[in-house]
Amino acid sequence: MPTVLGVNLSPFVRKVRVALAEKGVPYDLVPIFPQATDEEFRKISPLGKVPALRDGDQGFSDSSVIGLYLEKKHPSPSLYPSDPFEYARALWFEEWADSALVNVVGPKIFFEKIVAPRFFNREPDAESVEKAVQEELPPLFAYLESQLTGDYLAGNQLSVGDIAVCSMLVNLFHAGYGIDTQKFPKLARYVARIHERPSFKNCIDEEKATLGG
Ligand SMILES: N[C@@H](CCC(=O)N[C@@H](CS)C(=O)NCC(=O)O)C(=O)O
Repeated sequence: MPTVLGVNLSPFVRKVRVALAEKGVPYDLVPIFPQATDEEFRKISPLGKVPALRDGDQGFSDSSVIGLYLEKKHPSPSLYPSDPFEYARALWFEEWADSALVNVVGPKIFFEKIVAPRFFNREPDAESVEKAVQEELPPLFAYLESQLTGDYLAGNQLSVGDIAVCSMLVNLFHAGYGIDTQKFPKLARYVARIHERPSFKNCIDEEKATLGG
């Protein structure tokens, strides 16, 4: 059984957990914090980032790399469209979520609202949170709204693009924010639907318990 190393509130750890659940692969989770000095962890995650994956006597890090590994090892159901253009689109949305979206949701909102008070014993920087929520998120949501023409961001079934985008948005919701259903109706419906999948819902319920309800 593979082991995922990383804390459950990380959007990147969640990406991997959701992919494993969608593929029906049982796994263990070891709650390693980012930059932990644990030697075994550092061997497979030299940059100290989570997640890492250990499978038998092998291991490596990076959620995108792990996703591709899992796809080779457990091809069904596929999380990468077979059509070349849709495949590129799925990878693009993964890249976009892991760079543009995380830059706003991660350090500017989730870190300030959840991590700073709980783990660093300081108040959130309310002004910077407000700016991120009011000014930086809406253009990102507008982009997603414009890209949603069907049930999924790429192809006609769940892909790594949906997993990456919707995983990042779990952190936004944990921080107490949502998606304006008047301004972004397609996006709000889409995210609610993806978050209802057992692969996401089981993670979200567990994380809510971690956060104390
Ligand atoms: N590209 C990496 C990013 C992982 C990442 O940045 N994880 C964060 C936790 S959410 C981390 O470990 N940060 C510690 C650091 O950047 O030093 C992936 O997809 O796994």
